[in-house]
Amino acid sequence: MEKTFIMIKPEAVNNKKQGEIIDLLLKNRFEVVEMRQFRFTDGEARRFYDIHEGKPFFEDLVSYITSGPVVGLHLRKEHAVRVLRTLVGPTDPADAAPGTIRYMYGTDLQRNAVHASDSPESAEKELAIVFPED
Ligand code: 3AN
Repeated sequence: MEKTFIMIKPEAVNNKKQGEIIDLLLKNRFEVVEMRQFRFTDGEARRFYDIHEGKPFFEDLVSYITSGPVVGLHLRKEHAVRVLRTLVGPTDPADAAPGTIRYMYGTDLQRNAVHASDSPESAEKELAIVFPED
């Protein structure tokens, strides 16, 4: 079984969509190992998104992701990283296929409802930031 990480972003939590999104994950047979609602500190957000440091959207991304509570879930499933990325859809909700989380709940490139780890290595790094006690 592979592990991965998903995070429901501030606008989806604000719009009370976290229940529907978690329900979809369960219906798609992801096992929830751990779940936490929290708000990123500025430092945690910068560490979480450090691969985007220096890009033109980096400061906006940090201020957006620290703007309100997020819900982080440690998930487990066979081929969890790939299967979750398929369920989530592409970064821009405008490109997302019907049935994907970003098609249903995303608004635009920044407010795209969720973050999902893009590799097992990213999942390890992101899980260590969000669940540091493990
Ligand atoms: P994904 O979340 O699909 O892996 P990444 O890792 O390329 O996408 O981007 C991380 C986050 O940065 C995205 N979820 C989005 O919120 C934001 N982002 C990426 N590209 C842009 C962009 N060109 N303009 C604004 N925000 C962006």
